[in-house]
Amino acid sequence: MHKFFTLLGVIILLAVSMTATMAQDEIAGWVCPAGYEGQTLRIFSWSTYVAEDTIPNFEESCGVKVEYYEFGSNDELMAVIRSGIARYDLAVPSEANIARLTGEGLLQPLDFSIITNVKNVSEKFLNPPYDPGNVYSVPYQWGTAGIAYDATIVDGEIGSWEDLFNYDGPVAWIDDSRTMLSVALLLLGYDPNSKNPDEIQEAKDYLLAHSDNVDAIASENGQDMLLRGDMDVVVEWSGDLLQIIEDCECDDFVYVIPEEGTNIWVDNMAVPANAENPRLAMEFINYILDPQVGADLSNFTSYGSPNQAAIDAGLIDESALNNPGIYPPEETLQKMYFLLDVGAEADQYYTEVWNDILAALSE
Ligand code: N2P
Repeated sequence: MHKFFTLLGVIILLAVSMTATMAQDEIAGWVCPAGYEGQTLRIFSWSTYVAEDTIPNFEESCGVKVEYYEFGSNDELMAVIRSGIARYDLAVPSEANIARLTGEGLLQPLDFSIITNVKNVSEKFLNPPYDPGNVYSVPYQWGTAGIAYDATIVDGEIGSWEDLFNYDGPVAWIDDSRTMLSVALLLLGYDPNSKNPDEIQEAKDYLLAHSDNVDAIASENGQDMLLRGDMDVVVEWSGDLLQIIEDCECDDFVYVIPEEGTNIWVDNMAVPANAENPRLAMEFINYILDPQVGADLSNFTSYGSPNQAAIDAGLIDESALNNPGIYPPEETLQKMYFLLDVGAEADQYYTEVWNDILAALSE
């Protein structure tokens, strides 16, 4: 009896450890192909958008050096890529910007003979209207624009854009032309993707008329302003706010998806037409789409993962999957809208109008 149980125990232990090793191999499955040693990859992306080991692991696995350059807004990304001054191998624009860059010939087609991990991406995120057939882009992470406030200072609750605009105390907006103007268009009863110059102009007037409490336009660092106590309320990208809420392990900060609805977005990996090392960029894209790498990334950044294989394998933290700020429930999603490509002319108009707003607020 005793021996039988010992033997059974050994067999079970062996089986468990073999399964664990197999799972490890499957999970930690990304291995860099040889031939890149000594090369450099130049990435142009957002801040707080990789896990601590995402870049070091890639560098180590490939024997390469990664230079990670940050931009603060889609507007800035567009200006830099259009200028052609800096040459990046990989950029991470939001969806409408992919359409603009493609239209202007500023991206190059992806090489799916390298990016085989595209098979891990959820079908919901493939073949999007802004890049039919995913010729130029694959999804990186997704999220929403939301509001967070310091509950130790704010009296009562903030639950809507209306509350934000009426709040009596220092507020920061996010530096993103389309996002902020879409909120005003929404509140005015217009299409958040309006191409009508009169409506966009009205949206500008609306924002300016509700800007008395605006103390800063945050270049996607509103969360730091909130943390420092410089602002009571900020508009920011969901994950950036949820990261500080999680780190703080306190009840000081509240994240809100505004009740009127908000912008839901997908950021995408794309290779600029003038990239110096497009092949290494394709390898990096393939690496990011590995289930374990993608899961580590999303677990760290508190953004939504487009990696269905990671979700199916249980690699995304349960706490994230159950957090309505990261994976909003259907009825909340119903009120959200994507920012679509409005075409070159309207796009230019949004940029001009936003620049006018920035100038007026800095007076
Ligand atoms: C991460 C920013 C997310 C980008 N810091 C919003 N599209």
